[in-house]
Amino acid sequence: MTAPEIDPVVESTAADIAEMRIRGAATIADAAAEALATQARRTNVTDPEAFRAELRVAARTLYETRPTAVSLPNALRYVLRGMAGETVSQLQATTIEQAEVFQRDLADAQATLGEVGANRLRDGDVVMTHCHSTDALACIEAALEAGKSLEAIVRETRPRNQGHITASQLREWGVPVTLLVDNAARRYLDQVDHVLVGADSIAADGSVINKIGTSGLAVCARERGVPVMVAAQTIKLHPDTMTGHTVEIEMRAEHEVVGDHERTEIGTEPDDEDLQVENPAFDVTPPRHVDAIVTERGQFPPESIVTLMRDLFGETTGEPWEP
Ligand code: RUB
Repeated sequence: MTAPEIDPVVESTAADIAEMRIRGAATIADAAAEALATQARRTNVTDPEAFRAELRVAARTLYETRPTAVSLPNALRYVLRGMAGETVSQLQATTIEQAEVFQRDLADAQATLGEVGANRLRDGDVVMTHCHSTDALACIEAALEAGKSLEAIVRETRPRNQGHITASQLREWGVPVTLLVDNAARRYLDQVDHVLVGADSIAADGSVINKIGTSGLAVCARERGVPVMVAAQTIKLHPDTMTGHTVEIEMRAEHEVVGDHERTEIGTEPDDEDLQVENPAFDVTPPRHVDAIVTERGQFPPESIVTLMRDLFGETTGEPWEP
């Protein structure tokens, strides 16, 4: 058999995810499912085994882009497990159909989750956000649609400033926004009714893995008595953590934090190995600092999320893209 041919759309989607032109756990999952559907639609192979091999390699290419958001492997697994049939055209049809179902369910889950999360928000509340989470924003959107008026304090979220995307969306919806320097959050928490964040992964013990800075914010919020709400579709539940695996925290490039020019200002050369820069993209918030995880299946105290994980995933997690 010749080497599987990967569609350019899969390659470009993988590059966009790795370089964060496509980012945010739900958006990444949606793009990955779409890329697998494109691979299936545009295949040139006539042999069913070759089709399966192509899809597996395409899934692996997408999988290897970023390690922390479990929505990515969960999406790939879901689509590949729907690939069924004896002929290439049957395999194409089932894969494309499965990807479409996945994308539809993803959108529906976010809308349902938004309505659940909105129930926690009261008219006049002030919400503090971190990063840019479409699941968290769905809660705010649903609350606004229910006629509640809200204000937001939006953390910038250095080094990539995804808070600016949140601020822009909230202004579009007419929500008054205060854009806040990350380090100032504790000072403003006494004006806040809820901390509302998303998640890239949720572990079986209820730990929440989200954009770096979330855990510090949650600790401060607990100290100030401000409830911390995590908005996360069930696609963010990390099945491997049920069998003791930990979630890999992505370490990103130094140049996102310190460029060559800044290195020179600090007084070191770009190749000075004795000035190390650490740029973890995510951190882990322990369940004791989280009040509620809001999903499309309802709201859960973090410690009970494992029951939902067992319902959804059982105990097994093989990888369909492994040869
Ligand atoms: C994004 C991030 C978001 C979660 C949830 O990180 O941490 O809070 O992915 O987003 P990055 P959503 O910008 O590094 O991808 O709710 O949209 O899935």
